Amino acid sequence: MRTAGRPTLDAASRRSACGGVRSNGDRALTETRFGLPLQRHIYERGGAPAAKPASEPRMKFSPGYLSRDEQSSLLEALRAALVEAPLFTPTMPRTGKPFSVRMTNFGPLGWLSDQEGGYRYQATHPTTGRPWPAMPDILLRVWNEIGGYPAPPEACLVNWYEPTARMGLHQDRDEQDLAAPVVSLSLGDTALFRIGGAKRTDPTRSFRLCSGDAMALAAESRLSFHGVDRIYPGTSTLLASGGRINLTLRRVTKP
Ligand SMILES: O=C(O)CCC(=O)C(=O)O
Ligand SMILES: [Mn+2]
Repeated sequence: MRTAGRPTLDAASRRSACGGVRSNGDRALTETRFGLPLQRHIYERGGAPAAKPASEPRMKFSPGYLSRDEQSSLLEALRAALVEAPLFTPTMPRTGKPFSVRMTNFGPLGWLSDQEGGYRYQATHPTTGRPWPAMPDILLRVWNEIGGYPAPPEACLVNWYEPTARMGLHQDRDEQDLAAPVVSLSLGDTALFRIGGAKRTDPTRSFRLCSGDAMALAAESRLSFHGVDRIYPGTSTLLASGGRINLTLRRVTKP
């Protein structure tokens, strides 16, 4: 991950890796390092450079936050945890329709959904009944560096996207503590991410999330509607058989 004084990928490699930075250009790239105020990590990528109204909720976006080695280490930790807590297919409350993503969790609490119990957090895996595996240290470090929140995360939701999977527009609001940020990391194939405002009908904009990118929904963007419109197969070599993994760190209870 980025640390103070350690430059991010140079502009050319970011462009070839993931579609380019347009809004803030090279200046943004050279400022993607820790030790700088978080506001300086806010970028847009993959969309037309356009003036945004001052009221538009903004997210904190750190492209190329994890190096390739860090992504591989995280993947290794994830593979080990999957033996203990295998991926499961959540279902929609009421209708029981399966999600197109498969999921698992790290940490004391895990998020899930099924027809019977709806959206919720619980301390155990729905199939094995065992506690979720501990959160790898690298995720706690990401939370501290990006989240800037005094209490640790309690849940890391792991979403596994096959090439055809998507996630509809939604808010993350099953947490009691809405003051804490939601911090997310992307691994594997690029995704087209969509984000709007706090109302479902607010205008949205889309940009690409690439392997190693980090993002936080915090403050005024904490309750922004967001979703994943599509995955671009073959855009990353991190996962041998393709697909995308998103890890979402959340504080659930009030500290
Ligand atoms: O995959 C992503 O980038 C977003 C995931 C998400 O919004 C969620 O799990 O609530
Ligand atoms: Mn979400």
